[in-house]
Amino acid sequence: MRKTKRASEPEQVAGNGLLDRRFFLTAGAAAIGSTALIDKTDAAEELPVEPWMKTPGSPFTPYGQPSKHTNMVARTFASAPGTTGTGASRTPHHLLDGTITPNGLHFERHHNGIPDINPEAHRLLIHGLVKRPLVFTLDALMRYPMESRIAFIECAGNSSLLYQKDPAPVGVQPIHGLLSCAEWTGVRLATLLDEAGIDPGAQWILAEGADSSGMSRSVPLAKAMDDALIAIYQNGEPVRPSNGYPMRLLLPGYEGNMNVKWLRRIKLTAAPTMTKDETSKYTILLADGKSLQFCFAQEAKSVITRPSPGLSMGAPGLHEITGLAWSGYGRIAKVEVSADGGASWAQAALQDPVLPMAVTRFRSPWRWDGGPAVLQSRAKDDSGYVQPSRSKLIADRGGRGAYHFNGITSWSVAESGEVKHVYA
Ligand SMILES: Nc1nc2c(c(=O)[nH]1)N[C@H]1C(S)=C(S)[C@@H](COP(=O)(O)O)O[C@H]1N2
Ligand SMILES: [Mo]
Repeated sequence: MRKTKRASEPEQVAGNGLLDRRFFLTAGAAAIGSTALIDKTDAAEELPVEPWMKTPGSPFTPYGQPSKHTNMVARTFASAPGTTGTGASRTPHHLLDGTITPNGLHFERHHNGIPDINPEAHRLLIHGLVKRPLVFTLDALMRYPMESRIAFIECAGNSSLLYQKDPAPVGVQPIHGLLSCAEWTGVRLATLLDEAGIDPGAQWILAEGADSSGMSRSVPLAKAMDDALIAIYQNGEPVRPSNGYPMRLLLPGYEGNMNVKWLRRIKLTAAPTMTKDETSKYTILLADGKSLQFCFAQEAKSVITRPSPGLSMGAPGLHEITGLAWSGYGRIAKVEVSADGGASWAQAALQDPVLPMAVTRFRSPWRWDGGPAVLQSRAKDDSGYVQPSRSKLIADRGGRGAYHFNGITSWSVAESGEVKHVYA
């Protein structure tokens, strides 16, 4: 039997309970309280005086730490066998909200651990096809004009678990945790290259790190001149050792690997240098055995961070589905959400600011009826590129690759409220 719609009842815009994205912005949101979300008891007339209201609080500390009650809001990590610092740590996006990743939770990927760099001894050399080679100390660099931009960094290997034949029985952090977003502040590489004087024959740069992995990558000169930044600050404080202290290369939108940390050398070249990190690694092996090389931008992707595996659904009724969307091609133009495994889609609300090459937070109101559901999100960027389904991505590219997986992730919700990673 179909109930008649009350005036305050939000409009369902897609299957299985997805509501109009504007619902939470309207007075209708107050109606949420009338479901089971708010603890309303008659005994709530007076609040008790708690113990912490009766003693002086704790003293100051030089550097603040998160609440001891939020221990779980932490990175998870693994090192390659026989090493201590070769591997990756992952951001717990299912436990975060907003768009900026706190520095202590920014993902890390090191090819040979974190170097202990003395900032006084560190130098940045610019040489190769330039009129005059330059060497910068950190102090010298800090006298140049700086600018800030919010940008995501995503490892090319992020989400590679989705290439597996069967869905890995895990959630957002193990699958998508090699993505973070921060406000980076530093000097435009173009400013330094202009000062060095670019030889007309230069078409590429080589960027090299000061760690013992010899990590180095070739970058088109056009990108270096367009929006590359030598980042010195990360979310307002000096870049963390794990993220490149005292300076790193930021190439907005480009695969994480190219954002060379502990930057020590930029060499201008006529052609790509063909380093180990761009020939033996960071290429995409296709089904026919050929490889795509120099895949720079991270393609548009999105993931629902809440609900997601490991989080409990709570009671049926109104829920907010929220997540992150990003694209290395530009701005997120639209995110759609499905609660019926992709049969129908509702447009999600995009939270301001929606910035190019930064993560965008999306939100979608959902009335969960307590029955089974399969939740998905699909991002479109302002270049017109649409995030593909997992099966389309694998059909187009084959399943032998390990990098640049940007297909759609599916979470199933069971009647019990358990959320699981599935292939839909
Ligand atoms: N010098 C150097 N730069 C590096 C790496 C490295 O091991 N050494 N790792 C790269 C990889 S693979 C990624 S994904 C990003 C990770 O940046 P983050 O650790 O700040 O998140 O840094 C890149 N830059
Ligand atoms: Mo990476």
